[in-house]
Parts: sequence; structure tokens; C-alpha cells
Amino acid sequence: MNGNFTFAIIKPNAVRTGKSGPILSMINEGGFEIEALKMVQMTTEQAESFYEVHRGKPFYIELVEFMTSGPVIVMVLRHAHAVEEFRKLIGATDPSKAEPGTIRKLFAVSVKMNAVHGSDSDENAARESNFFFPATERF
Ligand code: IDP
Ligand code: MG
Repeated sequence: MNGNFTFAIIKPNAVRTGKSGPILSMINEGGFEIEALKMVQMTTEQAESFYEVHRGKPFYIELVEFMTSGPVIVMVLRHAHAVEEFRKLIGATDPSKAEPGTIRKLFAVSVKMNAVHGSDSDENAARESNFFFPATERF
């Protein structure tokens, strides 16, 4: 991971309502290459561990419940300055504050059900990619 990769999730609300295709189109049109992709149903243990950094926050339990409420699409994306560029493409956590034309502005239904996840640092991009795609499974 050298700044050219990020990790993304299409969250359960978006998968459930048929938004995976439009979101993947926006990712492609944004110039991101899909390096690895799969659909998974997260277990509670996986979601708790993935969101470990938020443990103890008021929204942690409902976030874990939401993220395990149905299948998600997890992927590793390649782009120059991938973390920053993908955060721009998805927009603010709270969709009411997201820029027009961002994925969250278009597809989020609430702060919690905000359609997509994007890593917030190169270090977390590596951690999160390895969490779902062990080195042997990719590239
Ligand atoms: P991010 O996804 O934009 O990085 P974080 O602050 O890391 O935002 O929060 C992780 C996820 O937790 C958010 O994407 C959202 O699904 C959920 N979340 C964040 N804040 C709240 C909240 O106040 N209520 C409910 N869910 C929240
Ligand atoms: Mg975050």
C-alpha cells in the first residue's frame, strides 16, 4: 500500500435497494480500478472488529447491527492518492453535509445508512484490505 490503494464497502442499505450497479459505475467513472471485489455477509464478530476504533461510541452497537443486516460488497480500489480521492467521491459522513454529486449525497438514507465506506488513511486502507482480502487472495 503506497498511497495508490483504498478499501471500500457498499453497505447493506445500498446493496439491498439495488444501488450496487450505479455506485460501481460512479467508482469506475471516477477513475478507480477495482483490484479485488467480493460480496460478503459480515458476522457480528467481524463487524465489531472492523469498527473497533468506534467501540464505546453511542452509535457503535447500531452500526454493527446495520453492517450485519445483509450482504455488503467489499473491494480494494486503485487510484493515485486513492484514500483522499475516494473520500472526495463519497462525500461527508452525514449525507445532508455531502457535496452534490457525491455517492453519499445520491444514495445515503441517513448518517448511519450512508451507502458506502472508504478508508480514512493509508494505514487503515492496508488494515481494512487485509481484513477482507488476505495477501494470498489478491493481486
Ligand atoms: P466515515 O464512514 O465517514 O469514516 P466514521 O465517523 O468513521 O465516518 O463513522 C463510521 C460509520 O459509522 C459511518 O459511516 C456511519 O455509517 C456510522 N456513523 C457515524 N456517526 C454516526 C451517528 O452519529 N449515528 C449513527 N451512525 C453513525
Ligand atoms: Mg471512518
